[in-house]
Amino acid sequence: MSVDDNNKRIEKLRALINEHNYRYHVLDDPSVSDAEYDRLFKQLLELERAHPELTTPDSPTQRIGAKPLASFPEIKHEVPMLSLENAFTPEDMLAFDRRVRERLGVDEVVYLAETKIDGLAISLLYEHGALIRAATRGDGTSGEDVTQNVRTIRSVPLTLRGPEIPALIEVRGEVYMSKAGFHKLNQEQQKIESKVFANPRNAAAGSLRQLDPAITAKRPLAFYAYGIGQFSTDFMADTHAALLQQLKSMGMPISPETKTVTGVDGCFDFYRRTANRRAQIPYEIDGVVFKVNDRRLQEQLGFISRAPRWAIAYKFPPQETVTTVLAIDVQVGRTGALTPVARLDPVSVGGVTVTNATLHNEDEILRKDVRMGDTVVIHRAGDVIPEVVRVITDRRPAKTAKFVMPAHCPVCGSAVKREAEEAVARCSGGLYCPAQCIQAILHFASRRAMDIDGLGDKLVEQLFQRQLIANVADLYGLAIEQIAYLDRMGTKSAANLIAALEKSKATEFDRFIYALGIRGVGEATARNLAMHFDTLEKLSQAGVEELERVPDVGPVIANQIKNFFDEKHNQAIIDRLLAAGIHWAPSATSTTAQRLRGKTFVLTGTLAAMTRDEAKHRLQSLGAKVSNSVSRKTDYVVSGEETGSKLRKARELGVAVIDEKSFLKLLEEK
Ligand code: 9MJ
Repeated sequence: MSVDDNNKRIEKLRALINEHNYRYHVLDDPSVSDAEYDRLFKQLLELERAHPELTTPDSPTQRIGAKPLASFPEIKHEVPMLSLENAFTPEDMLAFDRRVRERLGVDEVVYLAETKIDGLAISLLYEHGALIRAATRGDGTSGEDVTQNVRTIRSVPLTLRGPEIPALIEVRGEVYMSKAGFHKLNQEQQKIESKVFANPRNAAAGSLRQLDPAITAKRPLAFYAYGIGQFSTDFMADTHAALLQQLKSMGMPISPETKTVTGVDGCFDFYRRTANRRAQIPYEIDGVVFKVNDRRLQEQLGFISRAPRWAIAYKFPPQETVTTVLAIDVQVGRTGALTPVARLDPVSVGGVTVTNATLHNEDEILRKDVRMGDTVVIHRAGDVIPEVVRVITDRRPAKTAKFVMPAHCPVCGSAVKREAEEAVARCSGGLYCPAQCIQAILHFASRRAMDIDGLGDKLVEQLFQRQLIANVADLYGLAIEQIAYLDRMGTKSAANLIAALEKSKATEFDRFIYALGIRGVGEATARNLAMHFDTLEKLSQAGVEELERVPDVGPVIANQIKNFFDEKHNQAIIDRLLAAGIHWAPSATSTTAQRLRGKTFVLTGTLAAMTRDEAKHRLQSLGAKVSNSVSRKTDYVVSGEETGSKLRKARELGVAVIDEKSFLKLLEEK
């Protein structure tokens, strides 16, 4: 083949790879599988190796390659990289909007709303479409030249695309690490006993400031553009929204979480919606940003010192705060697992007062070396239990002692045992231990088990301590007058509880199995057991071998199930429960009702008609399997609003995608 032919092939491959990159990183709509992409990439690599003279710096193979640096050269920003003014309260937002309206002499302003990505600000300079320099924000006037590291970030285009590439444009945005990428990186770091990062922002900053670009290349960094710095006269956009669209058409990734909103009410609405969806957004955000959409109006408003007058960052309340550890208690769980819990000097984190934080287990508390009296950073996200992130050792008082796991259960005094392979230490008291009894009752009553409304921990503790109940079967023998005189109860709440107990008697077989609290039998295993055995009698008499035929049941769990049913005490309780009237419809899990048996579903995005949990339950009750990730074995992907990578994967693998309407129809079919 002639040099010309080779060059043509190389250029064709580069164009193809760039196109696939664009579809993947910018449009979120890839048209080839990862394997196909890798194959093309390898082809290009081999051709360039055979013909080094045909390799160009903008080739997609040239992301990595530069040698480690001794330091990062300083660069000056032609147009200063400004920061944003912050708003922390609705009043701050109202004041911002008022200032903007008054200065412009208008009644209402249209804003472009964006998420405030928690990464680090970067400037990318493109000359005639080629990336020639990347720099950190630094102090806003000058930053560090991190070009060779930024080149390794796959979502940063090395060349701009399209017919209207300006002679010069400086794209600004955020380099960040997705939550998933961050967790994966930390797991790997832990494995090689290397530094773990406190949060995705630190991980992104640490990765970008590596002097060796080969290390940066291995880190899961990504980029979203949200603005521009200097640009030549051939670039034009009337609004900020149009500017983002133009950047996107040139190959720049833009966050899908952007929206034009009208007036301050539109801002509040966006803020609320985003705060509610925060946990589902795949990258960490610390607030939302509002920018006056009309760029002429932006110019009219201008700047104050270091920030534009036309933009504001409305921050979410912090999820982390600092407090002191008053004591470390050890809690006993349903299976006897001992969990150390830090009792904290009460603090407000994100609007909620936190008084306890979990320390997970013995290894975790020793790794973090949390001691009584320590000043600690605590983190609270969504509905999960707050946790201690780290100790501020500089503030440790004199004479503190390392935590020691007690040798005896703090509740019942039984010996504490820890199996060689397990991270948890357990109380060996079993149902002799009041803590384990109370937890077992609470588990039995919980929403996803017997769903006994109103039977919370305070009530169960009282019932237990007053010896009105000793186990779950006793619940169904309670009378109104026994409950009515308890603390915080009365005749009405007592009657409600009795009604809830009555209602719970009509249940489902798998819920009942789960409610028994057999060690190792979670919801999924309970469902599999119900499906396999269809009657309680068959299940309770099954041998280990038979049990092991059930999906997800290995020898350890099979033995635990067998031991549970062999225990006479357990059998007596089950008999009493059935005698009290607990029943389930045999058809609920029998094969006749299993219309979707053998089908695997993946749910993605939000559904309007029900929560994802409900959808999952409905599918499972029809015999379907619900999986978290899309694979070739997936039969259907149910796509709600605002979906992402799962939908992409489904398209890649040719898996059927159905929308909410079709999904509801499928559930309703007879
Ligand atoms: C972040 N961090 O997501 C800006 N930002 O605009 C967004 N930061 C910004 N905009 C002007 N979405 C200066 C900084």
